[in-house]
Amino acid sequence: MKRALSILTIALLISSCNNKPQTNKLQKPNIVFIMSDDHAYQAISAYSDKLIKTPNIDRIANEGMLFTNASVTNSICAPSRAVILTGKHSHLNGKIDNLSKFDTTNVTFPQLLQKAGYQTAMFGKLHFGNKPKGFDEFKILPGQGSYYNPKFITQTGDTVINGYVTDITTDLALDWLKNRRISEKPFLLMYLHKAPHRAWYPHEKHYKKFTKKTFPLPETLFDNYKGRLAAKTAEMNILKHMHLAYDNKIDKEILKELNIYDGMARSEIKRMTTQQRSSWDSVYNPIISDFKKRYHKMNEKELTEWKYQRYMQDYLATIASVDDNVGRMLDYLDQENLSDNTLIVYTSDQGFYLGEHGWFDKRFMYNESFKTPLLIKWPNKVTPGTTEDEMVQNLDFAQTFLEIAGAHVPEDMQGESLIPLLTGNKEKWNRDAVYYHYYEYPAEHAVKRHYGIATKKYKIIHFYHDIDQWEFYDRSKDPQEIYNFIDNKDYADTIVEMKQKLEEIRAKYKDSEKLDNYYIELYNDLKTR
Ligand code: SGN
Ligand code: CA
Repeated sequence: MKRALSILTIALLISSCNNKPQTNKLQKPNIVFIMSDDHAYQAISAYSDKLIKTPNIDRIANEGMLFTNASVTNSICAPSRAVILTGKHSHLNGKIDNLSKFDTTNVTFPQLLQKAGYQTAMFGKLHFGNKPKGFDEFKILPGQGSYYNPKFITQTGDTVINGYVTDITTDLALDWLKNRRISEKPFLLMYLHKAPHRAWYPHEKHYKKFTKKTFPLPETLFDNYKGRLAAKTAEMNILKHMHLAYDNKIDKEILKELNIYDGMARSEIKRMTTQQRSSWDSVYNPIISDFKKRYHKMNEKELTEWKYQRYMQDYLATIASVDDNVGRMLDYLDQENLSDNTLIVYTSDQGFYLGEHGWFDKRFMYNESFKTPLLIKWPNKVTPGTTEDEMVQNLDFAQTFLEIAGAHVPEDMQGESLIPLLTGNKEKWNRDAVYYHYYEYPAEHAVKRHYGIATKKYKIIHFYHDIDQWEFYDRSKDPQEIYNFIDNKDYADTIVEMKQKLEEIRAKYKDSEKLDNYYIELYNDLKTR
């Protein structure tokens, strides 16, 4: 007893010598949930440094765990966010596409954390069409939001904040942490970047460096979509569907001179201040002049490659800002001695095609958009520098966070807590397949409705609605997913098993053909309204 007391006295003495606020070890862990929009795992150097170095995001994996097999249940923005908040698949939370409004009678994990005594805040992109529930404070972008001088929706009205969106989102989150955090309470901070969403407008400090870079071409840039009808009819091909003005930033007047009628104008230019515009012009005008000189000499292959490089330069430059700002956030948490008792997640609302299959955008159950980056740091719980290849999903966050907070987990949540994986108790984890269902069709990019399951080895997908086509992939032998083996006799038995498993999983998660049809009707209704 005497010894225990003296240790306590020493501890108190040490803490009173240090004037920084100390973490209360008895307090429940804080949760910082960092999510970017459309951030492909291929563009995080903890996964691969072929395209970009992201030292700050990598810090989370170096000090924690890198998940190599994390996926989403429905690869599109607002539905992914609804899955994260409710811990339920799209067909049960009702937010199946970007069109419909989120049903706010859903119970979300932030509401439950708030009830359990957490202070809660959200900054950045939500994309729900309505305000978030369960937050003591929020400042969110309307819809997709803007890169330059963006408007924010706040509890006291709308406001335009001058500057670059990724910096501003961080400023808002840090301002809350510095000035309104209640140190006696654990907190949930949802810090949600708009970047690197289309149309990929970088911060001016990254213009010069990135526009000079040349990136390696993905092996499937010239995919011919053989045996994959839904892939063939999708409208997200870099050559055919990426806009020279809107996406590649060529002035429409110049395109007119070249007899190119490309539809959409550059979206953010009109938002820029005179100073921002002149800094932009100084770097982008020479690119435009060069394109003007070369365009008529380019064949289709050269034009595809030119567009790919332009795409990568801008997309990756927006990520450089995300990385800078994640660094600011991590530094702040370290400086304030908050890191020790904080779980930090870095993820994206889905993956993205960076030229694989000739594409940009997402939506498909093929790897690059199905998989999503996931890095988690939790000092003293997660062994630093570990890699986890179990199949986890965005569906799992709600239950994980509720368990961390010691809060009650509603029976109807459909994920699995990641705690056994995070804390090295893998024997408690027994998931052998994950379910996926994409709905938004007919719509932009023309990706047909489909559902399917993935195991570590195989993937089976059923495209339906105005098509009835099955696809089957051997993930280990064909990681690029270019060979649809659905009619290959060697896999006949495996395909029967996978179809069986798919039916079981649909039943387990309460999805059905009846619901598929219900959502088709609802969607048609919404579109004609
Ligand atoms: C916008 C983009 C699309 C993108 C969707 C959904 N077009 O509509 O390319 O697929 O968002 O993205 S744009 O012309 O407006 O840039 S999501 O991340 O919000 O789901
Ligand atoms: Ca997105």
